[in-house]
Amino acid sequence: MVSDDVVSAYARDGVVVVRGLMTSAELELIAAGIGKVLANRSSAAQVLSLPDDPGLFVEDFCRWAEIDEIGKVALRSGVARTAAELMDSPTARFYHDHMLVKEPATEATTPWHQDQPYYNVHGRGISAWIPVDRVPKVGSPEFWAGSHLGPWRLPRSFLEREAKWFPEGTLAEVPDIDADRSLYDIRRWELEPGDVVFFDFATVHSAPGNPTEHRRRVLTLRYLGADARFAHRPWKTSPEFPGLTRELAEGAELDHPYFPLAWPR
Ligand SMILES: O=C(O)CCC(=O)C(=O)O
Repeated sequence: MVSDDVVSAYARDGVVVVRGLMTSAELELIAAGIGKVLANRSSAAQVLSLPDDPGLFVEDFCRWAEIDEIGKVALRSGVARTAAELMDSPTARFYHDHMLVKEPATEATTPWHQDQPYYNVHGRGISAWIPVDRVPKVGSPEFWAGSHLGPWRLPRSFLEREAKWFPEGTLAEVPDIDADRSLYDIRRWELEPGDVVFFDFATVHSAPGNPTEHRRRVLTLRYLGADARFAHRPWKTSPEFPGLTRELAEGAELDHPYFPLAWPR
């Protein structure tokens, strides 16, 4: 699905864009799936914009098993194979789906963070950020290239900035990247429907609000590499996988119905 050069760029930068990966039929499935999620949010859904925000930022997680449109794309599109190739892994196990919708004029930003410290995973994982709408650069996420090779950074809640996962002081803080952006290799792309940004679970990234007149509907699909193992956390991970700590031992392969093998099929 991707050339060796792209695989090498991904290993070096922890982020690449793959243009035109999704078919229009798959984009229609995702748009329909997002519509169903928004119409019937799960208990994990959160509004991440303040009440006086002129727009709205909503996220929801782990809907693939009940919303067929999301399950199909997660398990049967070219995304899983591309994920395996980029990770240079013989397999890609599906980890979870994450819907992120920013309505027009949303001011709420997504702060700089890594995803992996919120999770219950040791080893490698990759996210596929799939917009169904055109995303101009002003609304596009930003990635600190190479940061996946550095330390894990303290995860904080997006709005209150609380340390609800690793305790305060146990991991390095995310630096104040916006204070001097010239110190960092920051990547961002203008995206058309069909384009997908793949990034490592440990890549530091952020996203602006949505300063456009158009919706920014995104489905993120997350996959585990063959070396990924269960990390038993004493706190509620984001997302949460209820009951998993009773079923899997620390360090076990994530071989569980929550996480179907997506590649090879
Ligand atoms: O889409 C956004 O606003 C943030 C995306 C993000 O943080 C993620 O996909 O991990």
